[in-house]
Amino acid sequence: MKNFLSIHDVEDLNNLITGGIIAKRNPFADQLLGKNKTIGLLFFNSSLRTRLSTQKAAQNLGLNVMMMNVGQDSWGLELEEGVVMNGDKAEHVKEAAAVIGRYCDIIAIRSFAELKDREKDYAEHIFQQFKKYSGRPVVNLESATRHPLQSLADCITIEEFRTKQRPKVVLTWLPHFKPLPQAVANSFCEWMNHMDVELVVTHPEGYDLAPEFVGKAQVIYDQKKALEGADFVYGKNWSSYQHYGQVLTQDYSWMIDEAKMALTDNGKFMHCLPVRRNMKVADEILDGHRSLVIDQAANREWSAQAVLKEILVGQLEE
Ligand code: SN0
Repeated sequence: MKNFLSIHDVEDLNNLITGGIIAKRNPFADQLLGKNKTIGLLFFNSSLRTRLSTQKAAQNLGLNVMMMNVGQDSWGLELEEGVVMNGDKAEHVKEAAAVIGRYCDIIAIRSFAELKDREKDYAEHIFQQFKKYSGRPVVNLESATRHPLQSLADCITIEEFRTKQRPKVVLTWLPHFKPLPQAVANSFCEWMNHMDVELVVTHPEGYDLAPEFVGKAQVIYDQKKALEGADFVYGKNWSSYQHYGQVLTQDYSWMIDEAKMALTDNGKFMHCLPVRRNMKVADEILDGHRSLVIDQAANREWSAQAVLKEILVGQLEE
């Protein structure tokens, strides 16, 4: 594997899932693979799980880790080409990426959607710039459109907890007062389309995700109908894609509680976290036997380790 920006960089999904499960059983088997190499983790946005699990995974592989909150610790980065840099951004991504590429063997980046200009967000400009100007493999720690390390951890979790050959997986929109990116939902759909599951997506009208991510999933606007017989219920809020970045409704009747989960087939509840209790999901779910949210978060370490291992092995073969 060269870069890890989306599922399109994955050669064999089953192998990658197995790689995560093997890393979980024996975390230090490859501790010499990253020896004397360095990964740089660049955060343009907040993080808890991504930051800690990626650092831990890198250390399990023997990598040195450097971390930076871009714009807070460093200079503000200018991303536009050919502009007069007389504003508040002191450094251009061309120099910054090239310099970081000299220090690091792998560069991992988190940069959320700004939710103002859809075309700009969906072009994933910053990831392309870092690829081009750093000359190093780039790993996506959540971009404007995707969160692939989360999706891989979700695949590992479903693999671990499924009781049927082909489980029913329902992605449900949850209410929120803030506009959030579509990245986690997009990515989850994109990866589930490659898994042997029955995928259903449910959300209020106006919240349809981009068709290239929905793929062959069935879209049902009636949440209760969608939840019937589900084995896994994956909750997430996202802002509108059509009316880009807008909160069209905060309908709290979309919250997941035990009455909703009672419609499922003994279903498990999943969420990438952070989650706002009793607005998106009731305490009784997060504190009860149905919740897989901590297992999912724990699997972030193994999804990152499986990906970083494939990139390091790829570098050995160059
Ligand atoms: C981010 C998102 O993409 O939805 C990160 C998820 C891993 N989530 C948030 O920004 C939640 C913020 C909030 O205020 O609830």
